[in-house]
Parts: sequence; C-alpha cells; structure tokens
Amino acid sequence: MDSATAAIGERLKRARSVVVLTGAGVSAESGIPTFRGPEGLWQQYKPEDLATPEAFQRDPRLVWQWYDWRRQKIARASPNPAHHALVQMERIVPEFALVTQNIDGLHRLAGSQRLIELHGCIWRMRCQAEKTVRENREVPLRIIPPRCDCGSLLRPDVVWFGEPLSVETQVQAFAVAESADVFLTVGTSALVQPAALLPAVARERGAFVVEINPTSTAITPFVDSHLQGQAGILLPKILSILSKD
Ligand code: BV8
Repeated sequence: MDSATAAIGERLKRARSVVVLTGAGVSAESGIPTFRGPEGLWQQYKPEDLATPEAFQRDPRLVWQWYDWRRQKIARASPNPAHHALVQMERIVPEFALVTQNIDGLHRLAGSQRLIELHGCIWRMRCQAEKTVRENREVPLRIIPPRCDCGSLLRPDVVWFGEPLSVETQVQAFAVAESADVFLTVGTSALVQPAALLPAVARERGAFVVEINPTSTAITPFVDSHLQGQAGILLPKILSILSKD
C-alpha cells in the first residue's frame, strides 16, 4: 500500500470526527454512469434540459423517461466495496457522518445510517399539488408521467438545478463539515454547489481534507492530500489500516 494511503488510515485512527462527502464516482464501480465522465449521464442530455423545474414544466414525460431509464439502471446495481467500506468506517469512527450528493440510494442499501442525502432520492416521488412524498420502486414505470391519486403530476423527490436544498439538510451538512477533524471528498468533480463548499468549510475550520478521485478536480489544489485512484480500491485499503489495533 502506498505511504499516502497508509498515512490517511493512521490519521483516521486518531480522529474523533470524520465526515465523508460522496458523488457519482462512488457509484461508478456499481455500473452507474457518472454525470460528467466520458460515458456520463449528461453526455446524452444537458442538465438544463432535464434536471430543472423548467424542464419538468415543459416536458414532464421526457424528464420522467430519463429518470425511469436511470431507475432501471440503479435497480440492477449493487453497492460496491466503496459503499461497504464507508459502512464499516461509520461503525469504527466515534463521530462519523456521510454526506452524499447521490440520489441512487446505494449508501442506504449498503447499510449507512449516519447519512445526509443532499439531493434527495430517486426512489421517492412527490405530488406537485399536495407535496406528499411516497416511496416508489416500480421498474420500469408503467405510466409515464406518473400521477398522484389526486390527479396531479408526481415528480422525482430530488433537488433540481435552480432549486434550493432543504434548509435542514444544509444546516446538518455544514454543521458536520465545520466540526470534522478529517474530511474525505470521494468521487465528486466538486462542481455542484452548495455541496462543493463543504470541503472548503471543513478546511477553514482546521480539518485535514483528503480527496479520493482518479483525476484531479476543481478542489484538488486546495486539499491536504489527493489520493489518485478508485474509491472501491482506496477506501477498503484505508479501512484496513483504520481497523487494525
Ligand atoms: C441551489 C439531483 C440556490 C438531480 C443534482 C453557487 C452557489 C449556489 C448555487 C450555484 C452556484 N453556482 C451555480 C449554482 C447553481 C447550481 C450549480 O451548482 N451548478 C453547477 C453545475 C455550476 N446549483 C444548484 O442549482 C443547487 N441549488 O444552489 O439553489 C437557490 C436558493 C434559493 C432559491 C432558489 C435556488 C442545486 C444543485 C443540485 C442539483 N441536483 N442531482 C439528479 O441527479 O437528477 S446535482 C448532480 O451533480 C448529482 O447529484 C451529482 O452527484 C452532482 C455532482 O456531480 P458529481 O457527483 O460530482 O458527479 P460528476 O460526474 O460531476 O463527477 C464524478 C467524479 O467521480 C469525477 O471527478 C470522476 O473523476 C470521479 N470518479 C469516476 N470514477 C470514480 C471516481 N471517483 C472515485 N472512484 C471512482 N471509481
């Protein structure tokens, strides 16, 4: 194991509070395309065409076809070693929080409990009129766009571009980032706000910030340590050090 990875494992051993921010890269090894990679989700579509309230207003059927296609892919995916390593880390570290930008539900499926889902979950739907939220795992959707019993359109219970994250979710996420001894940012291009602010806030408050990503990102110049590699390989290595007496 390279010394930088081992050093992160040793640092986690001494940490009281650890926060991990994840993005689509953590689910890449489960076979779910990332947003901005070569085979990325956005390659076929532009975010402003689909993941916005205006797009849904304009063409709810098209937006739901895209989400149905993603739900079908996600339904066939399983948590990978990165997800499992984070579940074990949560059980070892005294104060642990996992903040995810992902809507695929794989962290919860793997068993993560101390989980903050910044952008919602693709398996929940919300009535446009009543604002009631329900879980729906029907794959593929028989009726597109799906409707509530009240007759109104249902929408994915996710945060679209141009929509605010819930205040409660933001308060929780920034609170844990501010009190982190070590902050890991894993599998995210760190482009989407306000999630991408979290590593900077943690660093400002004195956290040791580690980035795990095969490539460099917008925040690579600002982190304390960049481990170049895949989450599904590096996180289990870090966990093996952390779990050693
Ligand atoms: C808001 C849900 C305000 C939907 C998503 C400044 C401040 C505030 C806002 C803005 C701002 N500047 C711009 C904005 C607007 C916008 C924004 O950030 N735009 C960006 C594009 C510039 N932000 C918003 O609109 C946010 N709302 O701020 O509201 C407001 C306030 C009051 C009133 C009204 C409005 C809402 C943003 C949420 C958008 N929703 N998802 C859906 O998924 O369908 S974001 C979407 O992008 C996903 O959640 C995704 O997770 C997220 C981030 O992408 P990444 O996860 O990083 O994925 P990406 O493909 O980019 O990168 C993957 C990385 O993994 C790569 O680096 C790759 O190298 C790496 N990788 C690949 N394989 C592996 C790997 N790493 C490790 N291991 C591997 N094996």
